[in-house]
Formats: sequence, C-alpha cells, structure tokens
Amino acid sequence: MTVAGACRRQPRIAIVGAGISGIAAAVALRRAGFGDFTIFEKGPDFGGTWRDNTYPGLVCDVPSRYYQFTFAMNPEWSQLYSTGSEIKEYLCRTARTHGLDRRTEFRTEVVGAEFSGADWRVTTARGEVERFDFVLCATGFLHHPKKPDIPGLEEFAGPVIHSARWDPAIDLTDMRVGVIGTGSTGTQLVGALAGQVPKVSMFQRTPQWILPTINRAYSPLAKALYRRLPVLGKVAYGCNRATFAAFSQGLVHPGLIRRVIQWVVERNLRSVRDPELRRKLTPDYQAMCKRLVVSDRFYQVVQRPDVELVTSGIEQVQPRGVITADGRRHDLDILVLATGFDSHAYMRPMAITGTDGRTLDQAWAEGPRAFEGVMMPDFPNLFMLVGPHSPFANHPLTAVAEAQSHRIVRWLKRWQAGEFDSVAPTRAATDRYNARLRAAAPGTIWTTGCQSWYLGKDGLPELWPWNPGAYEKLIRRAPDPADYTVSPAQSAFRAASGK
Ligand code: N01
Repeated sequence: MTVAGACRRQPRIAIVGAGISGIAAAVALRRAGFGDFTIFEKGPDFGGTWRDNTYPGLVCDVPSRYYQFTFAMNPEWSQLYSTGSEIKEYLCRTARTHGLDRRTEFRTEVVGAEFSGADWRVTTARGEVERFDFVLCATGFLHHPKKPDIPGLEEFAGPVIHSARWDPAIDLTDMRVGVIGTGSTGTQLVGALAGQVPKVSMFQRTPQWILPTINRAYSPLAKALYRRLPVLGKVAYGCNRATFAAFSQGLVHPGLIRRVIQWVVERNLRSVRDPELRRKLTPDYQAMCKRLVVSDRFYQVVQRPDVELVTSGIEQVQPRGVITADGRRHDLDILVLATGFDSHAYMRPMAITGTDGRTLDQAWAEGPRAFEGVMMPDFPNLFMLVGPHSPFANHPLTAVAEAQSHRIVRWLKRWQAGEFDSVAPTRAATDRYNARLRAAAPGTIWTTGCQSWYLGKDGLPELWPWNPGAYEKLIRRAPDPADYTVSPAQSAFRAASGK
C-alpha cells in the first residue's frame, strides 16, 4: 500500500490475544472506526489470565470498581474485590457487547509474524498465513506457567497441578494437599483449601509481607444506586485511582508511604501469636519489594492446626510426598505448584521477524526492551499492549491497556491519513528511553534486596519506575517524530507533526 492516493485507506489489523489488553485494543479500534481487525485467541474464550486461572480462592487484589474498563463500568460487582470467575464473566460480556466475538478466531494460536517490508504475514499453528498492515500483541505476561525444577517431581504418584491449570474435576475432599509457593496465588489457595481438606502443607521458600484488607459484599441497595446513578461508578473509579496513585508513590520513592505500609504489614504480622511461626513468616526485605500480597485471612489460616508452614527447603519429591532439607518426609496426595509464571516471555514463543530478518529473540537477547512500552525498533507497525516496563505492579491492567490503545489508535489515524506506510521507533530513542528507566530503577522499592518476577536478567525491574499517572500522561501525548523512523514519507510525516 502506498502513501500516494491513500486517503482514508482502511488498515487490516491482527490482534493476538483476547484477554484484558486485547479487548481494550479491539474496542478502541472499533470506536475509532477501524473495523477490519481479527483477534486471534489460542484459548476457547475471552478473558486471558482470568479464563486460565480458576483455582479455589482466586480473588483480584485490586477493587473491581477500579479493575474495570472506563468504557464498560459495571454496576453489578458483587463485592469489593471480585472473584476470578466474576471478572472473567465481565470480560466476556464486555467483549460480546462490543461485537468482538464476530471478529475473534478462538482456538487459533499465532506461531509467527514476519514483516515483508510492506506488511505483516501472520502464521497460525494450523499453517494458515494472513496478511495485515499492523500487528497488536496483546498476549500479556502471566500466561506461561513456571514449573519448578525439583528432583523427583515427575515421580510423584498423585496429581501435580499448576495453579493456572486447575482441574475442577479433581476431588480434594480426602486429600492431603502440598502447595509450593507463597505468592499471591499460594496464599489465596491455602486460604481457600484450609478446612476443606484434611491437611495443607505450604512450602515456603521466601516469606511474604501481607497487607490486610476487608472484602465486603455490595448490598442490593448499593448495586441499585450504582445502576441508577452511573456517576457513582465514575466517582468510585476516581477515588480508587487516587488511592492507588498514592500507594504507587511508595513503590517508586522512599518516604512516608513506604514507612506507613511497612508499619501496617508489621502490625498485621503481630496477629500471628506463636513467636516461632511469626519468625518463620517474617521477610528479611522491605514490604512491596516483591509484589505485595493482599489478604484478609492468610495469617488466621496459617495458624490452624490443619495447616503447616514448611520452611525447610524441598530436597526431593517422592511418589508419596516431599522430603525437606531437615530430613522430614511430608506425606501428600496432591501437589499444587503455585510457582508463578515466566513473566519475561511476553509474546514469545511466537517467532517474530522484523526488518532485515531481525528476530525478537535477537532484539531481546539482553532482556525485553521497548519504546514507551508499546513499540520496538526494527519491528515496524507492531505494537505491544502491556509490554516491557509498562506500569503493572499492583496497578490495574485495564487502565494501562486503555491508555496504550489510545496511542495505537493515534498511529493508525496517521497511517490512514497517508502520513506513512510503516513506523518504528529509532534505536537511539529506544536506547535513550531504556537508559532513563535503568537510571531510575535504583530509586524504586523493587531493587531494595529481594528476588521477584519483576526483575530481569540484569537484576533491574522490567517495570515503569515512576508513578503510573506519569506513564499515562506520556502515552496519551502525541509521539515526537524525532523518535521514529517512518517509511516512505518522512517529509509528509514531519509536516503533519508540525516539525
Ligand atoms: O507467583 P509468584 P504467583 N521451590 O511468582 C515460589 C498475579 N496474581 O502466581 O519467593 C519453592 O509471585 C516462589 O518463591 P520465592 C500477581 O501479579 C494476581 O503467586 O521466589 N518455591 C514464590 O513464593 C502476582 O504477583 C492475583 O522464593 C518456589 C512462588 O513460588 C503474579 O500473578 C492473584 C519455587 C511464586 O510466586 C504471580 O503470582 C494471583 C521452587 N522451586 C496472582 N519456584 C490477584 O489477586 C518458585 N517458588 C490479581
């Protein structure tokens, strides 16, 4: 497609992934009048991580009045922090309301995308190849379960199940359950299983700070008010946003918020009466260095006689249980791996090839890098949603995805106006941007002495190191043409940019 005579041309767009960010992007495209898009989704439904995760006790730790799209405010949330299934239903409903089911190819995995010089050739696992002007990678970063490398794991006689691949058909009633991992998932699982099964053994490698909370249900009256007065939903969204902005200050700057949070979590830990158990549960790093776990019941549950916190390291798994470094054997009937995700994969293992045969693996040899979280040099007309260094620590991805969709639509409009055929950020701009991120990283809580899935190969967080509000401001402003290389019409592009 050429720029000449290209007035009001319609781009063909591929969106890979029908989770939160894929839905946000597709709705933004629709609303901006871009109707020629296909969503490729490897699973059977919308919802992404909220479709894949169905383990008992799954509750979102961001209030639902904030963890929702601004274009689809839901008055019907049943409680302050909604369950995974309620969020999944909300996402499916929103997608269908906006007609996205008609544009989605479910059970269709994209395995590769190659830039031909003029457009993208997108290949599915069935071997079909389709051509698109733009590719939007909305694959998220919590979708590849991480299996621990523990000797003997394959020998275990009972089921071994990752939390993100929960099997509701398994009857746990008489089972002694081993849960490996103490992140957000492990703590929620143990909270839900305690009392429902004869025994839960929780294998802890690193203790977590726990932020206490109260999850309350919305009364029928409250829901009716939210239904009748939509402004209430907007007010609640705004209040939550302000609260999270204040909380985020603690993540990216030392100071009062950090001290307050530290005080709160230490006080919460004092609810554990047994000093020995309390000692075992006490982290040796600052609160929020790892992603803060939010729970209304974990400390109560871990003090139950039918719950054991095992802190001696796992040496080996045997057919009937686990042997720990202190020589003890823990008899178990099922092992649940709450061991997290390969959060650095992003859209991999898709094989993505940009200009001059440059592959994504080559571009990311030193770790995932992007320009402003959404684009990469050498990969023209390819956008990421919630890409590297987006602000996703305790911040709702709904808000991030909406802001990034706004930027993508802006580029599509310029393409449609014939300003360019392909656009990518320059390497120089991307290097400068990433140097700024690296320079700011030491000021954040994430580099204060803990291991976490936030950290990349270089030990620095793959997170936006400032307040999320600053990111939204950045991504919603007009891109600076000096940071981009466009083809073929540099002059038309610059003239339109007023530079
Ligand atoms: O995973 P994690 P997660 N032997 O990586 C341990 C989101 N989420 O699934 O700390 C023993 O945080 C590991 O130990 P250590 C949220 O963003 C959100 O819990 O590395 N243990 C750790 O304890 C969250 O942050 C909600 O020493 C091993 C645990 O496994 C993200 O998902 C709910 C081990 C992994 O913790 C991931 O959370 C749930 C081994 N070999 C999840 N390997 C909401 O509420 C790993 N571990 C929105």
